[in-house]
Amino acid sequence: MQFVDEASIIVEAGKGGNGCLSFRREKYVPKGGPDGGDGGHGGSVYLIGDDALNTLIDFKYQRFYKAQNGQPGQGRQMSGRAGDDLHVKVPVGTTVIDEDTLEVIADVTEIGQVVLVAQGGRRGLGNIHFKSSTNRAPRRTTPGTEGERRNLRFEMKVMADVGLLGQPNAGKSTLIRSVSAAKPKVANYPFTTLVPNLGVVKIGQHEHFVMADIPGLIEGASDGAGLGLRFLKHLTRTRLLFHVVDVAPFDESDPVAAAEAIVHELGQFSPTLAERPRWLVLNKLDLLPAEERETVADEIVRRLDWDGPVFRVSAISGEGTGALVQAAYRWLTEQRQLENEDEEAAEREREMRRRMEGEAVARTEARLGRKRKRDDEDDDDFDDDDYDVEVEYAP
Ligand SMILES: Nc1nc2c(ncn2[C@@H]2O[C@H](COP(=O)(O)OP(=O)(O)OP(=O)(O)O)[C@@H](O)[C@H]2O)c(=O)[nH]1
Ligand SMILES: [Mg+2]
Repeated sequence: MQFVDEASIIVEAGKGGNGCLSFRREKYVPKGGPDGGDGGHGGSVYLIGDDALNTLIDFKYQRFYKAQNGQPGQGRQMSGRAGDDLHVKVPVGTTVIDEDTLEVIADVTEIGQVVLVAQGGRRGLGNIHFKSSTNRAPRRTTPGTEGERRNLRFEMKVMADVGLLGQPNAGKSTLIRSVSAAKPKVANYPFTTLVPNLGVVKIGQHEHFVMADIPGLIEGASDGAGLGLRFLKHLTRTRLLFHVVDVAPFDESDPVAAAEAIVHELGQFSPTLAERPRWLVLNKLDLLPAEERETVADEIVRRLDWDGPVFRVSAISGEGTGALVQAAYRWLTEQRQLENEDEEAAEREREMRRRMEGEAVARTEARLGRKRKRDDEDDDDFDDDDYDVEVEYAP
């Protein structure tokens, strides 16, 4: 299956039906008067959130969505039929953007959520409406109005509570494998993960949260290096980030420099996302001799000048990962409780999400703008934004 998280489509509502010009003609009824009926309203286009979908692939094949026109009115006072509305299913997690104004029209985050994206045209009136004491045979009708037409862009982001951030090969996929049923590919080379993976982390019998594993980031990602920043948008819906750091990189590079580069790229993508709660997860401690673990970990924390939460784990053996996910679950629960009880906290959270959304849209626009320019220049129709790979979504 192809993973597609961006798509552009055109939606067009139906035109309103014209009003009818007609006069009653019957035997023995001279000058029967106007009897032209109204047209029907044009159908509107709505989006509806659907949890059975987790990719925007369908929108790569069908890009034009039109609702039905209203029928014109007829004689004998008959109104035209209204055009049927069109309901287009989109995955839960889709942000809907007006491609011309770059305005975020809606964020579809719930199953069954309905968003009007193109208003149907208004019906025209038949001449029956224009009869008056001075004009008993009106020839006036009104036409139906055009349906709204819009260029839309969809950006789908996975719905997760915790997002994994880190360099390629840091052990993000290994971590998600160790704490959930998700089984993304793990290998000892960078860029093993090419698309986001979701894992459900079960804490108790009924307690769980969702974790997202995204492709690794490298220095210069904001200028397009590696897979660039395009997958960072998937972290804008999470509440908590785990910054996974390999404490013993096999090429003996400096873990601190690597971690700082990631934070820099994060800020380039979205300053607001960089302000979100982030926990440092020092991984691969098993590669260090037992007596060195403490000092190496402390040294990294000190050099990073990090004063937030720190966890030391070995994703491969599972050591320390239980404590990590339990702490995350507790934190998420407290956070939700706080937002339920405190309207100000809830509003702060919504405001941050709006800001991240705006920053992510601006970033995507800059990237697509560059790509459009490149396409114009070299006329190469290979679309490097599509990945023909397997996506794994654990139930
Ligand atoms: N010794 C040891 N190796 C680990 C640990 N975690 C991950 N690895 C190894 O590190 C390599 C990279 O792990 P991945 O989980 O694929 O890393 P990733 O961060 O998902 O990498 P990308 O998908 O390329 O961004 C693999 O060979 C893993 O087996 C760990 O805790 N200890
Ligand atoms: Mg990976």
